[in-house]
Amino acid sequence: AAATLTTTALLPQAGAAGSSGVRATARLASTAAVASSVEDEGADCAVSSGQTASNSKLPDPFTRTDGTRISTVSDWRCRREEIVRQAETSVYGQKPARPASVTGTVSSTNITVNVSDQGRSSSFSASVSLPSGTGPFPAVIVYGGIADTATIKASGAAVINFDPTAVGKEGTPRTNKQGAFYSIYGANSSTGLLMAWSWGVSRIIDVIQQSGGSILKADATGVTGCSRYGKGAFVAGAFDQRIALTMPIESGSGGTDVFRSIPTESGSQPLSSAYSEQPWLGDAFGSFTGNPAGLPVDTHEVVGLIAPRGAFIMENPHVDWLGAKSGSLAALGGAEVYKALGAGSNISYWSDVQDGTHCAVRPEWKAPLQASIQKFLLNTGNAPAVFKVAPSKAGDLASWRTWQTPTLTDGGGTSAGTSAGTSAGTSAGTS
Ligand code: MCU
Repeated sequence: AAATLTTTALLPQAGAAGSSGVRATARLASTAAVASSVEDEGADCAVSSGQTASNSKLPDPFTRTDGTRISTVSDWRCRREEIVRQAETSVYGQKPARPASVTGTVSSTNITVNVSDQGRSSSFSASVSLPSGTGPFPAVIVYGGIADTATIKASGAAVINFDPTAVGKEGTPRTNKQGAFYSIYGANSSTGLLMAWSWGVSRIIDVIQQSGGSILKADATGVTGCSRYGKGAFVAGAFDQRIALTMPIESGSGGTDVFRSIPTESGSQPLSSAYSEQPWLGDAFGSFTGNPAGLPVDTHEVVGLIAPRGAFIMENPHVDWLGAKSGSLAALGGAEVYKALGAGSNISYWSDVQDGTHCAVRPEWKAPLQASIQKFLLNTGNAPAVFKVAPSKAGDLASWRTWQTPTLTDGGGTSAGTSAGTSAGTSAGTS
């Protein structure tokens, strides 16, 4: 039964609606295997992106677009999918389903990716740097190569240096987007760069999954990056449930920052600026830059899309432009989803840092970064479970919400340890 549980927990089948809540509980009960083997477990859910009334406060992550509230952990799978579709439709643009053909190679120095879909094809590659020791290794995809890569490797994970601009180029008008994503889906695709980049990350993971796992492990991938690449890492982790650890750094406006809160945070990058500086966000976001209350979602729910998988959100309170107060609000609101799923310790947040240099390698983040990699990618030790908010940039969640976090009846709240026996039995029996 133990072996069956492990297999079930690591490799849930896509779209098995009835048992997914049980699987989710089983995964939480296992030490680290909270990631999925599929990109989007709720892809089969019959949900729409829904139209919601204007709301100046944070939308309730637990209330469906039809107005009903979820009551069980199993309900989260399709409620999560509603948030996915709302976020695609209003904020980031569509992420196409897995392309018809993805092929490529993994070596100890390089990953190549070839994609064909809708009669068009494109390719890109990423370099690999292995840690010392014997593989196969987990890997952290580092956007633009900018992060504390020394600590990542010292913690036992490989670094995949991903150049997102090969997949979605900066500096183009919205009507002429370029890069491996747009070669397939069209230069006037309404999907923004952040989602195009996340598609690139997903295709890298496809290739790792198909590689047989002798160099890099397919079920232990993390993602990180700083600034615009932090925005990218955030979106990648939210929209691919195979990513076990999501670590955005100083991602700012258009990244983790709550959209509704940006206009109230002095000095932060205005939504209109984040929308126009580069085509990072999807074209549809253009109608919300002056009216974030009209958005059906906000970034606390995008954080919630990552739950119950590992998250470590890092922010810099010294640069007002980064809107760290609005970022803390997203982490606090998103942590409520983690709590409801019984995984409160899987999200960490840290903005209380000394050095104000944007994208600096910071001593404060070293230990929690190492612990996050070990827990979520190597399955050893404990999650850092820290929430260190800089006092100067502390958002007040209570004043931003009208909802309370539900106690979900089939394993939420306190499930992680207590229901393991039951769910192991059920899970093994039903799969
Ligand atoms: C925080 O990310 C961005 C920011 O949104 C931009 O306004 C600024 O120009 O660049 C930042 C960045 O990516 O810095 C590397």
